[in-house]
Amino acid sequence: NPFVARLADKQAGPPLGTFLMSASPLVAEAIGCSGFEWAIVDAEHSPIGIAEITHMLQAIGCTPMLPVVRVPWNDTVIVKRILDAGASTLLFPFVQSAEEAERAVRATRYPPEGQRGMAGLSRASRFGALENHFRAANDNIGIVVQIETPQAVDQIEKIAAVPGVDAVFIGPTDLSGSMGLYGQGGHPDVQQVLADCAGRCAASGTPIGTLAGTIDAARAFARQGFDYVVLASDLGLLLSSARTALAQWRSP
Ligand code: 3PY
Repeated sequence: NPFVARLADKQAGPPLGTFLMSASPLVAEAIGCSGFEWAIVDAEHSPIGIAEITHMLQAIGCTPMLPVVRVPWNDTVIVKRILDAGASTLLFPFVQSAEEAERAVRATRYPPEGQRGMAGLSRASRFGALENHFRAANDNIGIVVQIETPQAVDQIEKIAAVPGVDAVFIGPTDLSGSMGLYGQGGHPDVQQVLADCAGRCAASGTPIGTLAGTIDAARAFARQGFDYVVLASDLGLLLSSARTALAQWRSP
């Protein structure tokens, strides 16, 4: 899996990515041409549905950027459709235990390893042109699981050790919310949990990533040992330039 291989390339340094929330193939293609090495097509917190995922993957496929699709939920039926659309690296939100991580892995594998349904004419199989698709697909899937509650943090080594889990991602927004610190991902208590998770994942050799929000925060996470970092989202980048331009206009 190209994303998993990129995470293993420590010499290249932690790759910086961004969420794509605007449901636009054109924006996805433009971000792919901007130099971001990877991006998350976010079907959890956006209007992105299965048709948009398909079109965004087609657009990203015209660029060097590596796509990860965040599925809306850890559900075999939803996951099957997203895999059929051609996604091969998936981010699963709200994984709370090793059992839930195992369910995620099973949903992405064709039998006998898993429960992925088989279709002859999916985009994933190049509409049947990839003769070896069913045999090769299981080996090419990348799975990232999202840790976003204190209960999941407690279980992080067990979750990361599930065969087929390639990396973990700490969601600081949900984590801070579940700690009762709404909207305070930068709170010292939340940051302490993140640093603790980075140390525990380094000990177990599991790649770990998180959402930074700013370049300074992204650099700080990289120094702490995070293996990959999400800067922001397409909408966030657009809004921050819009707000900066308006602030400059209003205070010459
Ligand atoms: C989080 O920070 O909790 C996320 O899920 C990022 O979107």
